Amino acid sequence: MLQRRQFLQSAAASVSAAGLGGCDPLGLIAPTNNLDIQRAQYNVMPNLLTTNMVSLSADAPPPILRAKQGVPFTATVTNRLPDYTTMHWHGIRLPNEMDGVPYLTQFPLGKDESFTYTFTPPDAGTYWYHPHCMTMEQMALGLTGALIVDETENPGFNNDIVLNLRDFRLAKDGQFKELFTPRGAARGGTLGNVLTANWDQNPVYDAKAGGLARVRILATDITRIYKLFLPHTRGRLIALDGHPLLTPLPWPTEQDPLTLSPGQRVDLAIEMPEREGEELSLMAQVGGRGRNLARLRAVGKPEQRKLADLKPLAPNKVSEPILENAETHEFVFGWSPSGDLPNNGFCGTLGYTFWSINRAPWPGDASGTGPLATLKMGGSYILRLRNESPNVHPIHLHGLTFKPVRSNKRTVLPNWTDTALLLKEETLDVALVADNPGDWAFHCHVIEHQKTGLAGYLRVA
Ligand SMILES: [Cu+2]
Repeated sequence: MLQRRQFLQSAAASVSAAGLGGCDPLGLIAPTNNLDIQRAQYNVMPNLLTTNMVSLSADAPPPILRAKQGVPFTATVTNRLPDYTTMHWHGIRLPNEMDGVPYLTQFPLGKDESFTYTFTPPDAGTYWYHPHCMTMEQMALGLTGALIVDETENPGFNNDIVLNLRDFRLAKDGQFKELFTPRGAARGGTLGNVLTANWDQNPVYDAKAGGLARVRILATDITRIYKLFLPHTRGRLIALDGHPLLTPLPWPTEQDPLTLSPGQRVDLAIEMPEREGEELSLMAQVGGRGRNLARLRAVGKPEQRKLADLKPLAPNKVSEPILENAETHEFVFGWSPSGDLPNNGFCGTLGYTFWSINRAPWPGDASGTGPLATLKMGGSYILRLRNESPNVHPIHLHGLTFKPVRSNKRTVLPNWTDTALLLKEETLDVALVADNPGDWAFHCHVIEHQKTGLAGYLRVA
């Protein structure tokens, strides 16, 4: 276990005074990467100000952060909340000490403490950030944002639109209801009731008429598994979980929507309608009916661009696992025998334990427990993810990129990912090269599952 003093020595002492703002009309692009985690209020519902939210400014959603592939990225995060926190950069293959996992890679930040995260993203694509300490509360109250890593070569879209999908659990007066429930945590998780994109209900974004729009969809909700489709839209899926698709995926339809589980992202290339003012809708199947999440509106003199003219995105350089001599490690995800409450130190507990990996609930972030497995640096591995439970679990591994290779329930496609949805009673084999040293958190991204036992870490040494 690392000591608090070591953490404070490695954390930056500088404290940011700069707020976020800038000239972006949506208020979503940060002019600097001085990020102050703070209380916020926002009109999530029309004419009702939701207070007690958490963001990086007082009155706007967490900004879209932008980095460039192969270029150092720096963000100084300062905690302005009374609770502890850390920041995690989901999907980025970064040095372990920048991963933002409390007790495993850094000490949690107390009030007015700062930490400077710096890393050079090797992969272009759509990634995101969120706290990893007091995770349940701070994510449920709003702190989930997009981190876009731009390609070294401009892929040539007319527009680049980010849709950060998430729900809030709000009462009629616009204020938060209880964020989690024992009933939810023991099952699929506690769902929100107000569906948003970038904290707004069914917002509309302009895109060039007849142009090619890149639409990046991020499922940053703590619970909801989205079933997405876009009626009457000509488009193509171009990337999943940050990485350009190696195997094509079909365009989603109302009958056969795209499943995007908490933590996952998808990039679409869309041919915008040529007629000015025409709109396209991103929809989700919710409780048996289609709900509007966001719209794109064609504006301006029409371009004449076609999907067929689009160059494929350059693949990210991910090491290919050698399956023939890959060692297999099995992980069983299931119920937990009722046990002690996890020792999460300063990082919060829900007050109950329901879930386990290899039949042991995670004893807590601050427990000093050893890894679930130790992988040799540079080795090829198969992680056999076996779900003993009747619930689905989006399983996320930090710091490494893997790909599904086989399942007992379905045909899986070998596209690179960091978050794989494990179906009910499924056994899913995923393969990777353990090429990034450190202790990498490995957990369900339904946050109530993570915080009630479905968590652990893998060591690469
Ligand atoms: Cu889960």
